[in-house]
Amino acid sequence: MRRESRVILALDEVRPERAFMVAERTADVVDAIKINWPLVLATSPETITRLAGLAPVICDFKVADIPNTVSLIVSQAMGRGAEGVIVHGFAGSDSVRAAVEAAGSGKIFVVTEMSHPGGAEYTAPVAGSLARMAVRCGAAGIIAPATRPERLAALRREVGPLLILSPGVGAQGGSASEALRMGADYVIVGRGIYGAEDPREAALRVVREAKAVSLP
Ligand code: NUP
Repeated sequence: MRRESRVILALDEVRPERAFMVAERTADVVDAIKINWPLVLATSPETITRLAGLAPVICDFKVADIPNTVSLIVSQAMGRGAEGVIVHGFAGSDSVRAAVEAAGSGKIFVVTEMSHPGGAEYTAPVAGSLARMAVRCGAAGIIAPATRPERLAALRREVGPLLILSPGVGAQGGSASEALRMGADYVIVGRGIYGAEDPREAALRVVREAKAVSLP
């Protein structure tokens, strides 16, 4: 995955034509495109392959299942050209290990503390433990909240050099520069980019903000 802009587009636009327009207009600006169930269900899994022709694709399927099913889902996503898959950690280390094995040279990212208010209820208390488990299982990185930058900094201390991808910027109230300063490698931005009148200009604005933050 590139590490130039440090911005990942969350392409949750469900109008297929607009989604592909946004992808085409921003693919050279962002480091990756994250695809989630809304767009896959609105189009087809073939969308993974189509988008992979434009930019590295991360499948945010938040997989949480028994190891065998996790392995099947991750293999399908990789086979369609994904560069990485996001899985939940709460299903346990055997499930996360199965994801890492199925990904081969691809990347597995483990959700720790979720960015929405409800994320503080159940995921926050176990986020540190999930992060340490992600390290032990050989994950490429974790997902940590831009909406709670001090928690992001604490999770950075748990994972050392693993990648941190941080959603919650813009529509959920988090700040891209703050998240990057507190330890995120990448910020994930959805509505703030695909919901804008000019998605390319919106993406460039976030990229300019990210570039103004000096790398650690
Ligand atoms: O904790 C998480 N919070 C979150 O928003 C984990 C995620 N994977 N996401 C995803 O990031 C969410 O499903 C959406 O695809 C994206 C954020 O989009 P937006 O709030 O910037 O529109």
